[in-house]
Amino acid sequence: MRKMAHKTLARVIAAVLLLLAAATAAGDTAAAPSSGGAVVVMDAWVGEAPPAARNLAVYLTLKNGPRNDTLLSVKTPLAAAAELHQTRKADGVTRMQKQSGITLAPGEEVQFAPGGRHVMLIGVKRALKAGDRVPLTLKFRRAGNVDVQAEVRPLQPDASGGQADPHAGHRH
Ligand SMILES: [Cu+2]
Repeated sequence: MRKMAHKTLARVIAAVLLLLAAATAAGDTAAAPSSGGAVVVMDAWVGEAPPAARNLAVYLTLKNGPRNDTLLSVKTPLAAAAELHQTRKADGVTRMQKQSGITLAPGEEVQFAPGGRHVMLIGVKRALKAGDRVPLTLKFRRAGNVDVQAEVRPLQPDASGGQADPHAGHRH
């Protein structure tokens, strides 16, 4: 009788240990910081500006993975600083707001586009012309650093009023 109880207890303990091991393994996988794979950065480009321009806007699309994440900052060796900006139009006046971070819901896609969000390169160190590439490092809270090359493209005046440069009048 006593022996039986021990056997049963041993089996229960074994089962519990197995469950714990499985749970730990699953937890580890989910918690492991993904080295950039969790957020995909697509279609990064920089709007071409006159050679004297020192502030340039970068546009791109972020596609988040299955977990919440936050874009914390952007860096490039080609500019003194890079800020996250949001363009807002109020009472006919276009203004830029600096943002401290951009939160991404699971699976969320966020577009940076002319007239909206952009990464502002401040103090660009040399003239950039169409076809040049700007190396960027995007830092995410969970995904870590994601490197991307943004291509310099001519800003096309759009049909909605010919505002070729959304940063006209933008001061830093
Ligand atoms: Cu801006």
